[in-house]
Formats: sequence, structure tokens, C-alpha cells
Amino acid sequence: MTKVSVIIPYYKGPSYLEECVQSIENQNLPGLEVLLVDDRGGDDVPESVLEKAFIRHIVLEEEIGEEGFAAGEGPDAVPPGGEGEPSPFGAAAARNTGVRYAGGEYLYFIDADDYLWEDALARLVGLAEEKNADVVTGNRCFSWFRPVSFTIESARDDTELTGIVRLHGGELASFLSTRFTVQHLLVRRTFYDGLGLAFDVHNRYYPDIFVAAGIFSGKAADIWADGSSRYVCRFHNDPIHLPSLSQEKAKRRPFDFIRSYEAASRLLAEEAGGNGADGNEAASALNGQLIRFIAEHFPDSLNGEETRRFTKALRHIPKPDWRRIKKEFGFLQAMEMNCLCRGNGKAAKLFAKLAFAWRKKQGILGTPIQHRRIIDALVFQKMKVLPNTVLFESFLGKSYSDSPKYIFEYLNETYPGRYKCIWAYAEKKRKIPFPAKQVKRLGLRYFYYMARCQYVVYNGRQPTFYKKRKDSIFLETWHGTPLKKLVFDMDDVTSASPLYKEDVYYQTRAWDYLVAPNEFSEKIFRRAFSYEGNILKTGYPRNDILYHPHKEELALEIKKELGLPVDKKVILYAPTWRDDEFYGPGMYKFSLKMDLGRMREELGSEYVVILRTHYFIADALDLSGYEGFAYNQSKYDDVARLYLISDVLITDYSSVFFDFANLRRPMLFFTYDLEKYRSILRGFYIDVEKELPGPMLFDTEEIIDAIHNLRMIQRNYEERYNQFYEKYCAWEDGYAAERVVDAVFRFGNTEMEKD
Ligand code: C2G
Repeated sequence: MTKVSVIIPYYKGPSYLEECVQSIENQNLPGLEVLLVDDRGGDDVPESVLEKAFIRHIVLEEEIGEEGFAAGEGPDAVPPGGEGEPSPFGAAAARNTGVRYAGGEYLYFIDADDYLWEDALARLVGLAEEKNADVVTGNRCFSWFRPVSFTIESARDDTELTGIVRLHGGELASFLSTRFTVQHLLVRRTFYDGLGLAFDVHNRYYPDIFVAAGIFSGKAADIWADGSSRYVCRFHNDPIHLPSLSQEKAKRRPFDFIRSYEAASRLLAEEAGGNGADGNEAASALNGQLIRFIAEHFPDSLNGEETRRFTKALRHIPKPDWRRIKKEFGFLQAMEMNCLCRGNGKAAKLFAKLAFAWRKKQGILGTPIQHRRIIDALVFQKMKVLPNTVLFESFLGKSYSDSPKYIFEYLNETYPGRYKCIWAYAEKKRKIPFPAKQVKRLGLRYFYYMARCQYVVYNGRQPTFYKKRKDSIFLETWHGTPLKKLVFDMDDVTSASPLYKEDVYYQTRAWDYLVAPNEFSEKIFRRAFSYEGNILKTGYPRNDILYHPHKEELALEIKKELGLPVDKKVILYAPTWRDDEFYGPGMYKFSLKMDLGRMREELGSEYVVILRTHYFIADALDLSGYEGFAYNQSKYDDVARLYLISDVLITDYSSVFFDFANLRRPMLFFTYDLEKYRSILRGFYIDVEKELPGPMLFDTEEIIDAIHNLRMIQRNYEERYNQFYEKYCAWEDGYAAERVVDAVFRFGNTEMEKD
């Protein structure tokens, strides 16, 4: 006997679906069937889903009858409205078909990209049985993450039900104010059939408002909720390749909304005995949805007919609570709706525009950066690009370093005086060995040179508001061979900006050239950045210095420059950052997991330690008490110069080891949080157990032991190290800057550009 029929409309996103289905299986519910109604044709549904015994895979296309509808969902099957193009596909048709096939005592609705937290569904079934309820629900929260990285703390609650409550009166109204949907509803089948309703196959968006209105209309004897049952609604972090329905930019959205609203409103009015749509909580919540829609979507372009319908709908709201609307959406939007109510469409549009400008203004006029953006748009963007000017930026202007530095120096040594160079700095100006103007990053002059320089050389992402000029050339050097997964290869984005993928997509559209340090990176960059521009297969200019003909002398100079004892060997500890430990974008936390006291005791007579945090790290290391042994060089400009003086490198998941390998010196990996980093935060491109050219260590004692036994480690890892070198350092020979300049600055060979 089937107890629960779970209905999943599926369109795309196989990995989401897999996690959704897994979360249902985890409920361990006896008598469960899952109706997976597939809108597409079924070729991307994962095997792991299809092979589950409780899955029934229904392909919508195969269900379409002669009238062009999924069987049983034709015009006779109680569609709620009259207008609009009915669609045999989409979530509505899928749900209707699911209901038709369902054999369970209860129906349960979940979207294919969402999942259940712990025993969410099992709790609902228990409650429905206990209370003999017709409709049961629980909390819904929003999250950016997969189930494996989900935590209650990282989620945003939508409804805040606590304990077990009967939803009626005020509770029902407040519940419906954010949840006018069938998601996470367990509905008794006989009750559902009694409603005689169907999901609105005319609508791509908001197809379930109508059915939800029916369920909550008051006919339901009992609606119960369990606050500890959680449904996780997942935000999509890749709106470029896989937008959710709410992220789709669609012209028909207002049309679909108003259709659903009107149908639901009519239904509720009938339920209320013809007294208008204000008869119960569902009706006032529905009106709340209308007001929210207008506030969020106007002034989307509406045709005359749509404006008329929205106006009509607003005017029928009995006694709108203007004070509340003003408080929630602001004066201008309240005015906009007020004008709509009075039938003054023109004035409403004007207020809508003003409200929109005001919202923008809080960004535009509110901050100095926004002032500069206006000046940029109105003035700098209209000026000509200046020939032979080059803007350089490395690590967000925090240092004079990395590949931009070596490209700059090569350009100046080889073509003195030919280029006017500009360097961006974040906090303070640097000592730069050739003539260069220095401008403060994000200052007005920075905007000026971003708009006017013919060449722009960055080693990271440019500001999101950067506008590419037609006559300029953007050279992106990037900043490392990727170990950790990048952009579109990442599952979760756990860092400070959840829409990182979308941002990077638009940023990379501006790049004309991208430097690859090795073949491995070249392939990954293409895919992970979704990048189709030129790739320079040149190796990294920043590593040229590691092939310096007099690197020993250079190393001695650097040691003296840093005030290090020249008779001691150097351990460089250069870890990366952790995506989930931050104060805000670009400001990450770091705590030292190495026991410096023990290190000094055991290694102090032979070694000193240089500690260098990643440029994103905002926390300052406190090394007091370790003077003469531990040196903080986190602010030192160029890490490549630190490699030159280091006898051994300790890192974790930072790309520094791909560069350091050019020196063929020993490396150790202090990977105290390996499992979390690998499976939750980022994921790796390489099998670290098999490929790393040194041991992975998990505490200070292991580090000390490894340093005492470096010779043996080198012997043990020799073959791996050689393979590693071949794979990641083969393009490096000390002439990468020359190759990049030749290719981009048009003095010579451009052969190495995209095939
Ligand atoms: N870096 C540094 N000091 C550290 C860590 C990093 O100077 N303690 C510099 C190195 O040049 C390194 C670069 O910053 O190669 C990038 O640092 P990663 O730790 O690899 O991290 P991330 O900035 O996330 O870049 O494709 C590469 C990836 O994007 C990684």
C-alpha cells in the first residue's frame, strides 16, 4: 500500500536532482513512491536516480495526447483561466501528470533542485497521521549549498514556525505571506481530489499559486505544521548555465503572475461566498503577494493590457494598508501603487521610475565609487584610448609583484621609454625600478586609466564595473596553476560572494589574452572560466626569476634585505585562504595551526621560519616572542623572491608549490583540514595522495620530523617530483615575459595565440 507519492517536476540540473532524491531516500519512509516527471526527454537523469526502486520515471513527451497535452490535462481538465498559451511541458503539466499517476494516500510536492533536511518528510507523515490532518507542512529555508555543506546557521529561514502548530488565523496569514506555494506540502489525496483543481498549464512561472489558493482557501479542515521539518530551497550559484526559474530573465513573468493572481483571487472569492477576495487569510496573503510582486518587478516593461490588469487587481484590494506598504517598500513605491489604484498609470510609472532610481541611487550617489562610475560613464568612456599606455595591477594593488611586474620590467628593459606605464596600488605607493605613474586603486585616476589605457595587465579579476573599450587590449595573467577547483568547476561557492560564478563569467568576457603556465592549466582555464579567447601558452613571467643565472647571489642579497641570518637555512610557510572563514569579500581570517615554540626548540639552531599569509588574509600574525626565529613576510611584495631564499617550502593547497617546484627544492604539505577543504570547500583537480611531490602532514610533530628527515623525503619523492616537474613546469625557462610581450604587444610572433 503506497503511503506517500512524492512528485518531482524535473527540467534540468542532474546533480541537484541526485541530491534531492537522495534526501528523500534518507527519510527511510515505508510505502514511498517518487514520481519523477521529466520535462525534457530523460537523457540526463542520472543512473543512480533511475535505479532506485521507489523511482517512477515519467517522460512528459510520451504522455502527450492528440490535443497536445499530457494525457488528462487538456482544456477539459479544469484549467483555471481562459487566456494564455497552454503548455504541455513545464512544472504545471509535470505536477498534474505526477498527481494522475500517484497511488499514495498522501501527495507531497518538492522541486528537483531542492532537498529535505534530516527527517523532514517523515515528520510530516507522522504529524498528518497523528492529527488526522488534510494538509501538513513545515519550515522552508534557503541555502546556496549542497546537502553535504549545508548547516542550519548558513541557511536563511523563510518561515519561522516553531514546534507543532495548527495553522489558522494569524499564523496562517503570516505563513502564507512568504509561502504561497505547494512546496513542502503533504496533502491527503482524497482532500486534493475534492478540490477538483489542476496546476495552471498556461504558466511557466507561478504555476502553483492557483492550487495553493485552493488548498489554503478555508475548505481545509485542518492545516498543521511542524517547525522541525525543514525543506531546503536551493539558490542556484550558476545563473549563467543553470538559472533557476526565479533567476530567468523573462518578459512573460508579469503576465504569468497576474494570470495566476486573477485565477486564485476568483477562486478565493467564490469560496468566500461571493464576498470578494478579502474573505479569509489566504485572500489577504494573496494580495500581499501582488503588492510584493509590483514592488519587486516594476517598472518591468508591461504592455497596456498587463498594466490594466495589474491596476484592476490593485484597485480591488480592499483597504490596502498604506502605512505598512510604505514601511516595507518605501514612500515612492507606496505612491506608485497608490497611483495604480487610482487608475493613474502614468503617474504610477513615474513613481516606479523614481523608486528604481532611488534604489540605484543608494548605490550610485551614496558612495564615492559610484560617483566615479558616473564620471567614468559620462566623461572617461567618451575619451579616446591613449596609444602605448599600460595599466598594471597585481593582487588587487596590494603588491608590486607577480607576472605583471615581470612583464612591466621586461617591457621597460627592452623598449625603454616606449610605453607610459601606470601601476595601481591599494594602500601605499611602492618602490618601482622604472618610471611609472602610481594611482590609487578605485580612485578617480584609476577609473581614468582603466578607460583610457591601450593595454590593461591584471593578474586577477578586474572590478565588476570595468568596461572594456573597443580599442584596448586586456592581458590577464591569472595567478597560479589551479589545485583547488575554479569557478564553473566548483560545486558550492562557499566564499563571501555567492554570485561569484556569474561575476566571473562577465569579467572573463573582457579578457583578450590569458596566460597559461602549463598545459594542465590551459585546459582547466578554458573550461572553468568558460573562456573562448586567446590563451598564451608561455609559462609564467613571475617564474622567470627562478631561472635567474645568478640566483644564489640574488638569494644572498634578499636575505640581507630582509635582515635574516645568512648562516641559517630558511623554511617558508605559505598557506592559502579558507573560503568559509571571512569577515567580508577579500577579507579572510587565518589562525596559525603550527606550534612555533616546538618548532624553535627542535629546529631553531639550524633554521629560521618565514611566515607568509595569502593576500586575502586580514588577520595579522602575532609572532612576538619568536623574534630571531619566525619572520612575518606577509606584506613582502614578491613571493618569488622568498622562494629563492627558501630551502624548504611548507604549504597546504596554495598554488605556490607549482611555482616553487621550478627550484626542485623539497616541499611539505601541512594539510590539517584536508577533508573539509577537499570535499566541502573546494574540491581538487589532482589526486593529492598520488601526485603531491612531498608528504602531507597533519601536526607540528610531523612537520618537525619531516624537516629532520628531509634527505630521506627527497629520495623517497624523487620520481614523483620529476613527474610533477615535467607536468607543471615544462614551459618555464626564464623567458616567459618575453614570449608574452612578443605576443601581446605586437612586436613579433603571434603564433602562440588561440589555435
Ligand atoms: N600567494 C602568496 N602567499 C601565500 C599564498 C599565495 O604570495 N601565502 C600568492 C602566490 O603567488 C600564489 C597566489 O598568491 O600563487 C595565489 O594563491 P593561492 O593560495 O593559490 O590561492 P588563490 O588566490 O585562491 O588562487 O589558479 C590559482 C587559483 O586561483 C588559486
